[in-house]
Amino acid sequence: TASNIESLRQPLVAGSLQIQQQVIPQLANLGEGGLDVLMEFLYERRNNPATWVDGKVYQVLSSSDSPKAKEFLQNNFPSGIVPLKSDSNIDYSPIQKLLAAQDFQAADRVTLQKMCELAGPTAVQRKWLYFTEVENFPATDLQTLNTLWVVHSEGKFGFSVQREIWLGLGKNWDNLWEKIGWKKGNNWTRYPNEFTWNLSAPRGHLPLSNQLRGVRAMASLLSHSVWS
Ligand code: UYC
Repeated sequence: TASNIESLRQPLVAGSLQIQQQVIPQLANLGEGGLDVLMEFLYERRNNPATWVDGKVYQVLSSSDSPKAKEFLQNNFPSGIVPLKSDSNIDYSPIQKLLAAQDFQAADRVTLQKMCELAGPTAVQRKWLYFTEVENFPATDLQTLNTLWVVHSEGKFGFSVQREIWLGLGKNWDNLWEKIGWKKGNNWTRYPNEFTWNLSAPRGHLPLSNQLRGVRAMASLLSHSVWS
């Protein structure tokens, strides 16, 4: 086991994203020694912006039953690995916790709820967003929300991922719905049971934006100046 662990250290530190993705669960299955390597890795990278590789490591450490790993995260990353910055004093830690636990369905609901808070008390009551509210969202908060989603989804989910696909499709909405699994032929994907609440979903599948009131709010979100 000890030499097993050593042989995984190098690919973890220097491998391609794909190699890192494979090696992280392997190390997590090698007991305390493997978890030690993962903790060291996360610690060494603590002053760099978090990537989804860090997110994966954080997630396997937090879901391990090792008290040492739990204590390590508590001491070094008490609020996770993404800085929870907000210009409007909004607490994004509930989303951080849900995403780290890979509860994508609850995280999706709380994301909408926090965006309504960001828009103000009338949006909180209404429970959906006007496009004019979305246009005025502070870049800081959108950046925080998006980074949380990207980092904790192996780079699969988040507004920036949806935007990239949308631009790649020449901003064609119908093609976007197909591509991200929101529509199949003439049929809308039904909320909540027909959506895929895990990483087997298509890229860009989450977070959801209900299209019942049209595309304008989502268009504002994907066109926001923060992404350019
Ligand atoms: N729903 O179909 N959706 C709801 C989506 C549409 C509808 C919630 C997404 C099409 C109704 C979420 C898609 C449509 C309700 C989503 C989708 C439709 C509802 C819960 C693929 C009919 C009941 C939170 C684009 C043809 C609530 C919320 C209501 C709910 C998401 C119907 C997250 C991504 C056009 C009747 N749908 N939604 O936002 O408001 O309400 O009446 O998009």
